[in-house]
Amino acid sequence: MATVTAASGLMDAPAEGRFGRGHRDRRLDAVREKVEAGERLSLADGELLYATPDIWGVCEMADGVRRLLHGDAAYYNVNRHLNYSNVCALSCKFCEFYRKQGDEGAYTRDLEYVKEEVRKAVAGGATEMHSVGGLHPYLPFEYYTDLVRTIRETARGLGSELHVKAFTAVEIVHLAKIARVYKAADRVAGIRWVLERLKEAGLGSLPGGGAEVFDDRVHDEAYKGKIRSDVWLDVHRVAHELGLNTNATILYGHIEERRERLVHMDMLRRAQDEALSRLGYSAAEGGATTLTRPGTPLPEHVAFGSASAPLPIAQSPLPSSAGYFQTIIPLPFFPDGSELEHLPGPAGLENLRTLAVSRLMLDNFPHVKAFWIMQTLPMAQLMLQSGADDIDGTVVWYDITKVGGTSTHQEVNVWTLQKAIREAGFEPIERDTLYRRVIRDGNAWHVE
Ligand code: V47
Repeated sequence: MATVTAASGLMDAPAEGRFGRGHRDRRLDAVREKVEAGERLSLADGELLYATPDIWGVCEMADGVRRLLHGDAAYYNVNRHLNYSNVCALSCKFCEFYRKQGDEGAYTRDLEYVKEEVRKAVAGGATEMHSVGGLHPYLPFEYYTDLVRTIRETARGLGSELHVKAFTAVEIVHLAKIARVYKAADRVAGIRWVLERLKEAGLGSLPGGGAEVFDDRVHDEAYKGKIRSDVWLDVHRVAHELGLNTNATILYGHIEERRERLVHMDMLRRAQDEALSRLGYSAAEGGATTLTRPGTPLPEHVAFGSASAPLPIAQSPLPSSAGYFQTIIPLPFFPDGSELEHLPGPAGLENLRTLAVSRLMLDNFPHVKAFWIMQTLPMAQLMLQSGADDIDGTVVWYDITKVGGTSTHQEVNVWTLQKAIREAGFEPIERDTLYRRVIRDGNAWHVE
C-alpha cells in the first residue's frame, strides 16, 4: 500500500512482488519530468538530489541522461601523464603533491626526460600526453613552450602524433605572470597572450584541474593564493575563443558543503552556455542550452561537421574554431599526506551520488568522466551505470594522488579498461582527446 511520511515527503510505491520496489522518493518525480523534457534543473532540484535517500533513483536518472547522449558507448583513451615539476609556489591545504625547491622529493624534468617519456608514450600507442605541474617559481616562460613543442616534434619524428593536453588555468595565469604580461587592469590580455603562444607551440587543449570549488569561503580556507573562480573561468573562456577545448573538475569532499558544489556546477554550465552559443547553438528561454533537449546534437558532432540532426542554429555559418567544455571530472578529495589529513574524505556512496548529480546538473556538458585512478576501477564501473560515459585512460604515471598511498606507477592496459567497461554493460570505444573514435592497428592509429 502507498504510504506518505509527512516529515520526509517520501512515498513508498505500491509493492511489486514480495520485496516491493524499495523506497521510491516521489519528490523526484518532478525532477525526472524536467530531465526527460530536457529542461535545466534548479539549485533546489540539486539539493533534493543530494538529500534524498533514494540514491538509486538519482543514479537511474543520470543513467537515462548518459544513455540518451551516448547510448551504450563508454569511452577510454590511451594516454600518458607527465608531471613536469612538483615544485610549487603555493601551499594548498588539500594538496600532497607539491614540494618546495630543495625539498626531498622535489623534481623538475628537463627536455631529455620529456623526450624519453614521449618515446615510451609512442611505443605504447598513446594518442595523448597530459601534462601539468606546480607553479614553479623560477622556470622561464620558454620552458613551457619548449615542453609542448618537444612533445609534438618528438612524436612526429617517430612517425606518430601526440595531442598535448596541458596546464591548468592556474598554471596559465602563473605563466602570464612569469612572462610579465599579466596586468590586473586587463588580465584577459595576458591570458590570451600565453594561450596564443602555447597554441602556436602545439598545445591541443586544457585539462580541467585547478577549479577546486568556486566559492570564496572555501578558497580562502583551503587554497588561498590560488586564482579565484572568475579568473579560472576567464582562462577557459579565452581558450574556447581561441578554438581550444577544455575540461572542468570539481574537487569535493573536504571543507565545502553540498550547496557550494551545486553553485560550482551552475557556474560551469553557464560558462558552457556561452561556449555553445559561440559554436552556433541557440539557447532555450532563460538562456540555458541543454544537450538533453530532443534533437540536440553533441558539440563534437557540430565541431567536426558530423551532426546528423539539424542544430538549433543561432548563427550561420558555424565558427568551426570555437572551443567548449568537453568533460566534467568530479575529483574525490584524498586526505592522506595533506594538511587536511584529519578529514575523512568522501566515501563510496557520496562519490557515486556526486557523479550522478554532476551528470544531471551539467546538462550541457557532453561527457562525465569517472577518473578511475581516483575513483578506482571497480567504482568507475558503478559510475558508468550512474551517469559516467568515460573512465579516462592508461595513464601510466600519476603523481597527484595515490590510492592507498601506493606508488606513482598506476597503469592499466587497454584490455583491462575494455574488460571493466564490458562488465559494466557498455561497449568500449577508444577515443582521442577530442572524443573522436580511434581506429587502431597495433600501435598505429588514426581517427575516424
Ligand atoms: O587540480 C590535488 C586535484 C587536480 C588532490 O582534464 C586532488 O581530463 C583529490 O585535474 N585529492 C589535477 N584531488 C587532476 C585533474 C585531472 C585529472 C584527470 C583528468 C583531467 C582532465 C584532469 O587534482 C588538481 C586538484 O584539483 N587534487 N590534490 C587531493 N589530495
